[in-house]
Amino acid sequence: MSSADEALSPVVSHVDAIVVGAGFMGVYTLYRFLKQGKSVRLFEKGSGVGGTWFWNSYPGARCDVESMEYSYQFDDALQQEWEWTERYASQPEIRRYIEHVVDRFDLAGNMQFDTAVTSVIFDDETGHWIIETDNGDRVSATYCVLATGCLSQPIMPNIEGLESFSGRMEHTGLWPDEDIDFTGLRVGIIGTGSSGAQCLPEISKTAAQVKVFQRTPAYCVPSQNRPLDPDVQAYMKQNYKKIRDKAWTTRAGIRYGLTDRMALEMPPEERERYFEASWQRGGIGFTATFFDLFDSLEANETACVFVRKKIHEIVDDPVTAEKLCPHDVIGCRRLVVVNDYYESFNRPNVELIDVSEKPIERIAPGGVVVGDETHELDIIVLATGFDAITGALTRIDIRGRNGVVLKERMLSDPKALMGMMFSDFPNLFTANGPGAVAALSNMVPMIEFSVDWMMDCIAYLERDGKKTIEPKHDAEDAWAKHVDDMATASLYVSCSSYYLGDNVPGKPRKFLLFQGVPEYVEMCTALANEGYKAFNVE
Ligand code: FAD
Ligand code: N01
Repeated sequence: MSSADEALSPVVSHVDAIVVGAGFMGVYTLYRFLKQGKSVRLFEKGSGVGGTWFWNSYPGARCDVESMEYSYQFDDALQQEWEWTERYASQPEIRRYIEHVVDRFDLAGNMQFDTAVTSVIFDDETGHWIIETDNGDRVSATYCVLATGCLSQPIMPNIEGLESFSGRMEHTGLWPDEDIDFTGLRVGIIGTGSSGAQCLPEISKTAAQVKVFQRTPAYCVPSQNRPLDPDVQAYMKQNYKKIRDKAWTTRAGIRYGLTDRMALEMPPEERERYFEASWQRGGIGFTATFFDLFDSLEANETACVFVRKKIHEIVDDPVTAEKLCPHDVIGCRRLVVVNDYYESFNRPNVELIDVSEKPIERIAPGGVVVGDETHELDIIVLATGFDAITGALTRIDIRGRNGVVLKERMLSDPKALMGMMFSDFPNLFTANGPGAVAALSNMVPMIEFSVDWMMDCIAYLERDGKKTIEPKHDAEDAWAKHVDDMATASLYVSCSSYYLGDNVPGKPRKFLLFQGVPEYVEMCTALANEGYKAFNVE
């Protein structure tokens, strides 16, 4: 057997590391392990790399953090050579970028696609993980990295009769790898979060009719997406280190975030000018216009009022405009960043169906039933979101020391030290688990930070001739308490959101995200620098 055949063999007896998932995290983890000369296999249930950017190929999908920042920074040559074409890259371009990284660093030989990991079981005798897949692989590994994503488990809406629909139905997070031609079709979009809002402007360009079923309006700000000016790109590349360094100092890890201006300390006209400037600049930095927007309900309301005014200015029909106006706290759910969302409601073929008071009753063979009316449709787009943060972890049978079941813990008291490691689960790593900054940040840099932390941790372990490392229970509890305390003192708990698990029946209501990139980085770094005292090391 050639070494290439051996690498592709579906059954491996023992490797240093198994990586599950081939998104931004899995790809970088694989790169780091290989660089350290480790034997490693990566399993991915999809049939290609990209993770989020493989699965979410719906029309209009693109990032909401500028591409020059929503990209790897571990290799300067890679940063310098890759040319982004738009300020916010589209899904196909991001997928091509990740494929380029895989080719450039020769990673494909260690990846196995169309393979879902079904169980990850710790063997108390050998101190190794036994990983099984739906393809019949059974592999033993010293380390296991769950790069399974925090927004990777799509959820179907809890609506009766879903399977009875006679037309076509697609979830944005499981979009088929094909161009769907909407020309002349009657389309229903259920859900008005980021996915639904990105779909609408694209689909409504060709569809005969689009009905948008809205239960809760979202705050949308324009991205002001445009082709990336080559001079801007060149400038950013020349100053990449400075720009990246600045981003590490901001709350969300995005360079537009530093301000000490207070909304409530400013005369209304001046405040308005700042909001207008942020709106015109576009993007997620809108909620960073003033420092106090996340600290005070009164300050937050000034931003809400501004967006509601914009909605009324943009949308011609005042009744539709009013229905599109959110009345909760801005930023409490992820801000939606998209061009032409509100403008789409001025198209004659787009209609808003408000299902906030009268919910969707059921799906019938012909369409969506609300009250007495059946909205006849050819295709239904489910933009209904994800079982976030813990969803992918609970779909795998993961058992640690003495058979402790991770799923039970995630469904009762979800926690992980740094959002990365679980007590009783030695040498098992993830990123963006409960207690990480995850969706409150620019996630690619955070993924790199977490993977670098893991690699340092493994190097420490091996340098000392030790075999296993896992967080102590009290350290994990203290981390979870800190996350909880921050949440309780924040505005995030004031609305319902997937951050709190509200969108998944039976999920415990708990805000699982750490707030603030700089403090997160500092605390994780301290845990290592103080000699891993918060961990049991054997
Ligand atoms: P993912 O990209 O989710 O990859 C996880 C992979 O693990 C998937 O390919 C999945 O198939 C695989 N997997 C899961 N379970 C198993 C299993 N049991 N066996 C085998 N394989 C498995 N974040 C931002 O910061 N900025 C953005 O602009 C942004 N845009 C987004 C747009 C969309 C549409 C979505 C859904 C999310 C967006 N996010 C954004 C969040 C995004 O998920 C992260 O930025 C990032 O891509 C996550 O990378 P990851 O590798 O951790 O996980
Ligand atoms: O999912 P969501 P998403 N009847 O959970 C509605 C990232 N992302 O896929 O709010 C009617 O936000 C639900 O209504 P409600 C980003 O982090 C980024 O859009 O529960 N409606 C809601 O409107 C984002 O935050 C981008 O009342 C029903 C919607 O479905 C995260 O992924 C693009 C319903 C779900 O919204 C998730 O975004 C895409 C029902 N029965 C995703 N059930 C970028 O722009 C659910 N809904 C970068």
